[in-house]
Amino acid sequence: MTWNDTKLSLSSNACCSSNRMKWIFSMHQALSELMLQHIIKSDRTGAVHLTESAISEGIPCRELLDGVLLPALQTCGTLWEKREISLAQIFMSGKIAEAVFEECQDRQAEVSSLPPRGIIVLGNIEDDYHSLGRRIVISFMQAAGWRVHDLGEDVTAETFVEAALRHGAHVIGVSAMMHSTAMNILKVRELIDRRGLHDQLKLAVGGAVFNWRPELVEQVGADGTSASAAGADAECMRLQMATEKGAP
Ligand code: B12
Repeated sequence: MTWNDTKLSLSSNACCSSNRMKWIFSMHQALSELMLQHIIKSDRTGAVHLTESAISEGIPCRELLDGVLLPALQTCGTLWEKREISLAQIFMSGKIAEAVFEECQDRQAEVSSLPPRGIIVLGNIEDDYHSLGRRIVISFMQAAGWRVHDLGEDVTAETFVEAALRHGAHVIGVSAMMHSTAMNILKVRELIDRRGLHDQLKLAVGGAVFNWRPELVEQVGADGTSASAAGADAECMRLQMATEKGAP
């Protein structure tokens, strides 16, 4: 099915449906299935075209990232676990997702004129190179008005803490996708505590591994988490308010 076929079938439901939220959900689901097909076929051009069409139809970039791309990638992960797709396809899925993300970034002319809600440093923990989730969180946080310092991938505990102090951040955001790398976050917790910074710096974590194993949030000593980029702003705001300085 093409995007045009999908729109036709959904628009007939839209006019009859009293529940717009349900309709939006169906639209996301349909787009996500099409996106998944492009990803599985390693069709980068198709995925980017689909993104362009959806944006020109008025679907916000943030909805595309969180409601369309994210579920497609999660399904890819499940297919990989079941050995229904190869590592090469997973690798391509990452590349295609990056292209979709870039397309959304290019079109997202939302430069906020509001004063910053707060300052945060964000990075992938030591040994973790799953950058997509982090980059999506950054784009959501910037759109919400945060000043974000992106530390990139494979970031050590020392770098997180030093960068937070240097930039005056009250929240350190750490992304991890794997169980093994999530355990490295304990080093950030230990460093914050050893330096007596726990009232000044709060630790937010996220990444798929915390969604599958919520008990890990406590095990790595995090102060908070959010299962998606859409919830990161509220959670980081809550953490910032809990520091001794509160909101800036
Ligand atoms: C794409 C992908 C890759 C790409 C990454 C490309 C890139 N540039 O990011 C590539 C191919 C490079 C890759 C490599 C590897 N991968 Co990989 N990968 C995936 C896959 C399919 C999707 C991950 C993803 O991007 N998800 C989409 C993003 C948007 O979601 P997200 O990260 O969860 O982020 C959202 C939220 O969690 C939240 N969030 C994220 N961070 C933060 C931070 C804060 C502070 C907050 C508040 C919120 C928040 O907001 C985000 C947006 O909504 C997953 C499967 C899956 N089911 O997730 C496997 C997966 C994570 N990979 C896995 C593995 C094993 C590997 C490799 C070891 C494979 C190998 N043999 O080489 C390497 C390791 C690389 C490394 N050292 O980091 C395993 C991990 C197993 C485990 N339980 O530990 C998984 C689960 C696949 C599997 N089922 O086995 N991978």
